[in-house]
Amino acid sequence: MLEGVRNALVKFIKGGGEYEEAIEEFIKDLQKELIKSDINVRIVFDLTKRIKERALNEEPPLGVPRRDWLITIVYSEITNIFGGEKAPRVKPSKKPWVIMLVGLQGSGKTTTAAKLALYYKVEGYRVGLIAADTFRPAAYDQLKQLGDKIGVPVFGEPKANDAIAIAKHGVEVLKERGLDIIIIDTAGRHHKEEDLLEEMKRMANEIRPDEVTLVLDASIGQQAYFIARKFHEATPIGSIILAKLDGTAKGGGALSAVVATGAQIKFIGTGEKIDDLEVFNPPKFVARILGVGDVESLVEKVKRAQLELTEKDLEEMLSGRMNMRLIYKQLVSVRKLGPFKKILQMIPGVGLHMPLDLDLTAKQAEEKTKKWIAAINSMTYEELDDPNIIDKQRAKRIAMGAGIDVADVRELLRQYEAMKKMMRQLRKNKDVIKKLGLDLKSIKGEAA
Ligand SMILES: Nc1nc2c(ncn2[C@@H]2O[C@H](COP(=O)(O)OP(=O)(O)OP(=O)(O)O)[C@@H](O)[C@H]2O)c(=O)[nH]1
Ligand SMILES: [Mg+2]
Repeated sequence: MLEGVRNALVKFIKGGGEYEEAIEEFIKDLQKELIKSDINVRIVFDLTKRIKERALNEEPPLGVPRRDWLITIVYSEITNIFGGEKAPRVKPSKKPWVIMLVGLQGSGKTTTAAKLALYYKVEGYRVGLIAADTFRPAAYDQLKQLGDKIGVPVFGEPKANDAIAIAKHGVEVLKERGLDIIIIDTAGRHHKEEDLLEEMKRMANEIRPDEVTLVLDASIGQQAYFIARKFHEATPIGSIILAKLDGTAKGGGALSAVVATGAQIKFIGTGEKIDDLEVFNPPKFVARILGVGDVESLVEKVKRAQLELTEKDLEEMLSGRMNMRLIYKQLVSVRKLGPFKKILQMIPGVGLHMPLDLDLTAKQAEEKTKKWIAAINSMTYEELDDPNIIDKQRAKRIAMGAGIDVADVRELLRQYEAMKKMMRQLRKNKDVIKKLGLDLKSIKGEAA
């Protein structure tokens, strides 16, 4: 379902014309596509508003074309809906932890129950399974076989037909045995769908599981929204597992399910085998559903460009070979002068010749940075390499081109001179350089 989003992105990237107009058009396309995918209108507008603002106001990192930059914006905003860059938390916050799996017929509940059991067993938990599906023929046998394979106890009463009583009894018995994690497999088929939902609701009320997990077939597409909402209304969904993501399914329906429930996807099923389960990785998944060429490597590229000065750059600066490009890199990548400020702070006595006013508020620094970036953008190659040639006339031209005052250009040039001078001073002090060399690594580690 997010294929439409991909098409809109491709159209935008390949298209020409004014950037601002193209953004407007892209945002309209994006809204259309998302609404078509049954995503809540408010969420669509929130999302597209953020994307638009960022696309119009943020500067792409050096070396990244503006249009490519939009991909990373869309990518990161959608990633946020899936919980952001970080992997979801799958560790139970207490023991025992009772997980109740729900989902439509054939979505993969029983298989997933066993996969989860194995996953947690390997993580060091003592796990038990409960077969609480009284509709599928031989449901108990299916789970029992899987449980035996991985050495996990399976509770069941194959002859009984009250699923709720089985589940309740099972939880008692397995808790009694001192297990850490108890996973309940439930029915997916029933006489009528309402009956199934009613059973889930009553079961959840009786058992009060710590987590109700919706198992979704990744190929389900836009229906996901309605399915997820129905289950969510019956019993609040705490997390989602996306099964069968190994096939051709892109899993775009997951976005609707996440939106419909507010729950996070925790795992994905990637095959029929019992160890085909992975902790959900939002960025990777979004790259998959957007599938714009190689989004992931593009995002990597942008991230690299966002990194501040490289070691080589710093060496170059310290050797006195300062030029505007180095300043530009510094300005663009570390907008608030963060790491640079840190470097300066590490050097005793340097505060006295401080070329940059470190007391600027972040906002002032941001404004100044924007102006200076604009100024550098309107410099010629010659001027970038040797800012000394910038005379009055050139400064005027640069200011006009950048839409700023000549005074701003002059200030930038003064800062440039001061920085160059300071770097020359630093070079004389071997201890400082040594210290910089050491600390450079930690600064980089922090930024990475
Ligand atoms: N390729 C693939 N197949 C899967 C995956 N998860 C489950 N399956 C297959 O999907 C089919 C249905 O899986 P089940 O676990 O029985 O589904 P269920 O939700 O328990 O089904 P009911 O109990 O009938 O509601 C089986 O053939 C599984 O092998 C997966 O991640 N990838
Ligand atoms: Mg089943």
